[in-house]
Amino acid sequence: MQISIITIFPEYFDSPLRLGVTGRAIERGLVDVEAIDLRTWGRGVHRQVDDSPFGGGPGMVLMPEPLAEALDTVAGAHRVLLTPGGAPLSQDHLDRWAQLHHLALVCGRYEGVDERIAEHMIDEEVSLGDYVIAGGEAAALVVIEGVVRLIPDVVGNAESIERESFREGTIEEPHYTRPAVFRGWEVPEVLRSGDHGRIEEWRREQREQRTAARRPDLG
Ligand code: JCQ
Repeated sequence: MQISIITIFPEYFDSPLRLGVTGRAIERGLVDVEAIDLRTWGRGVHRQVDDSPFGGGPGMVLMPEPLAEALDTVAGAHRVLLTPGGAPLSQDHLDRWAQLHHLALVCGRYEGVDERIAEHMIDEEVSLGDYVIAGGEAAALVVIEGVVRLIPDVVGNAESIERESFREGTIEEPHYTRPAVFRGWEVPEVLRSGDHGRIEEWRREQREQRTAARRPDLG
């Protein structure tokens, strides 16, 4: 799989992509990730990529020409814009994108991108949630981690990916490891009972209670 990131901060991605699951997947040749510098197509000596909005108002807008020329270099890719105005990112998006040959992530910033680019050269717009951050770069990293771990052979246990939280429509039960008593705080007795019927029943109850309390929207 190929992942291309269109950004004014290509260096932003250097360390995160070297580490962990993503770093290993790149080393093993299971995915290739390239950061494309939008300023390559910027205007003038400052390689400007933004301009003031038609109609007036505060802030700046990403100009169409540099974005269009950057997107021309990723022909055939599925093109995703990271923006607070997009649809909420979900596991379903990540599942779909992990099947692609080429995913292109466009990091929005300022007040937005020129709408003609969004309309004619972007396939999907997604958001991490209802808050604004300075640029789409952090959101692109979230997408990359979420997608790369779903590429076949990147993560060992395929069953744990199939069974994970959100596919089941609930959040996870609490987990514990040794010691059985830590600073006087005990691991629930049932988990030490060895009774796998009772353990599974307890875990199911915990998932349901937690989902109702924390994520009533999932119910
Ligand atoms: C992404 N959730 C929040 C800020 C405009 C047009 O694109 C823009 C992108 C950003 C940065 O991304 C976010 C974001 N998901 O703020 C303004």
